Amino acid sequence: MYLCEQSFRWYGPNDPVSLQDIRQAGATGVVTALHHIPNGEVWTKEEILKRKKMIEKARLRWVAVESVPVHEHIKTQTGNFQLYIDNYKQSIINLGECGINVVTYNFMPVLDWTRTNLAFKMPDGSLALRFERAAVVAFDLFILQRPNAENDYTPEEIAKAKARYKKMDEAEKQLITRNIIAGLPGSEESFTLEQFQKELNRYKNITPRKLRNHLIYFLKEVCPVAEEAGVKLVIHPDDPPMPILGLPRILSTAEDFQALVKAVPSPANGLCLCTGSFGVNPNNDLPAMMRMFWDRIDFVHLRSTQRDVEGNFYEANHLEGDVPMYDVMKAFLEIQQVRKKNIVMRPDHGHQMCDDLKKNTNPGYSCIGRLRGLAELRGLELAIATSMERGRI
Ligand code: CS2
Ligand code: MN
Repeated sequence: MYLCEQSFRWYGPNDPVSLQDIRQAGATGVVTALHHIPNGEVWTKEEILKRKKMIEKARLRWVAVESVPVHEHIKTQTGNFQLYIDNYKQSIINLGECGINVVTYNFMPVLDWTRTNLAFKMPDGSLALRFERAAVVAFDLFILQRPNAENDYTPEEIAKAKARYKKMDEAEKQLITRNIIAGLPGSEESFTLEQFQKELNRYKNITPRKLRNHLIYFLKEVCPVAEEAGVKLVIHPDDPPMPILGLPRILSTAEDFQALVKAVPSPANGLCLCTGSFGVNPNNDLPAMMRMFWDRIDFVHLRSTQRDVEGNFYEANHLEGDVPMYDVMKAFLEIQQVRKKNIVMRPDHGHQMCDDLKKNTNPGYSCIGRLRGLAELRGLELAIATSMERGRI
């Protein structure tokens, strides 16, 4: 029986979560990136091997890179973008030669994942990450004051945002601004308000169609090299899977990935199925997507979100919320039997809880919440796998 390769994300030597913690959580794999290398530069074999040795010394395996960031110039096709694509190719070749075969990336303009509240109190006292739509709209209209932003919202949304803004004191305004633009863990950029507006301006004439074409161009360039290097490129979906701050979005649904496969059929063109990101859109049928893209999924992020009718959501416990985790796990196990291969999975985010409440942690990436997530997911996997083996399901 093929079971998932259980992994944990690690931010490198400065992560307050150690490799030993990761082993104790029961993971066998580590997902990491060379965050100290500036975005756009080549990852040398020397640097890759240094990190690899560190991981192997702790008797773990480096099973996926998350992420080799895609430079903004590649997304906008401006400036030195061809050079950045060449550098990207070289990094992929180097990773392949060092035996690392799964590389995650995303094509979200300017911002990586976005939340408004990084300490949303759950009834049990643990802290979750939350996305509040009215707060984002209020930030856009009244704090950032993006030109013409009002055209992107309905009159009701604007009224709600106005009311929300009125309730904010100075400290909350600052906190929301910081949460949105200062970069969550994993994103390589962090801005001031002014710089941020400048970055947004670069996308003024970039429609979703244009951005998709830039992604296709990038993949057509990099996939042949990745194929040769034995590396699978897996794209992480937009988080949240909807346009924000007027920025184009191109990887929020099954159709979006389908379009990508159609344009670039290379086997190196893969998907990182992040159930928490896709799951925010109720039209995304996650188990169906798992089966639909069975031969392209080489990395799975498991987490759940709880949404409401207003477009807000918070990150729920891994087995609660809107994501049908039983069906997702069952589909995941099925595709692994068909592929005859263990596919890398990690618990994506967790609540800040227990002892971690007293610590300085990376939002979403504290140890104990993810350890709980992994433990629950592992139990679910064992139960389904055992039933499958005994022919009951
Ligand atoms: C986020 C991101 O949902 C997630 O996994 O924590 O850091 C995400 O991993 C990156 O955007 C992938 O490129
Ligand atoms: Mn994810």
